[in-house]
Amino acid sequence: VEEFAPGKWDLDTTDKFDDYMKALGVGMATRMIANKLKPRQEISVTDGEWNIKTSSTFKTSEVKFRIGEEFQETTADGRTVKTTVSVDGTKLIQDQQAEVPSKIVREFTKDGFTMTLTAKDVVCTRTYKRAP
Ligand code: DKA
Repeated sequence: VEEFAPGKWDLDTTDKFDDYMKALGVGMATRMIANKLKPRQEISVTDGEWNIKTSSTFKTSEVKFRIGEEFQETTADGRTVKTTVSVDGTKLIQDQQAEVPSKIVREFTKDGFTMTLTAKDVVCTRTYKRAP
């Protein structure tokens, strides 16, 4: 996955993101803004340290981590969660432990990735394509 993941990626399609945010308890005002955003994710890996920077006109958030090492993450909507990221082939699996746990899987190909975000019984799918 280290081979595919680095680079800049732009949101292409999104499905059930509003339901996902509802499951996490995100308020209506933030959801209305977040639903309209087209974030860019910039991913890099340096000496085993991963960095994923997600930027949009609303907010920019950044996570830095090593595979398999738990860290404290502050999500874009301001929750503090305990996160561990693992790798399975071309998938990056972000496990967030919190009051409402969530799992975020990014499956990469050379042209894009599919992000599957799960919370409670909601499965949201967002696709990103390589930025021009
Ligand atoms: C994405 O990067 C989605 C990230 C999900 C963040 C949780 C909810 C944020 C609400 C502002 O495409």
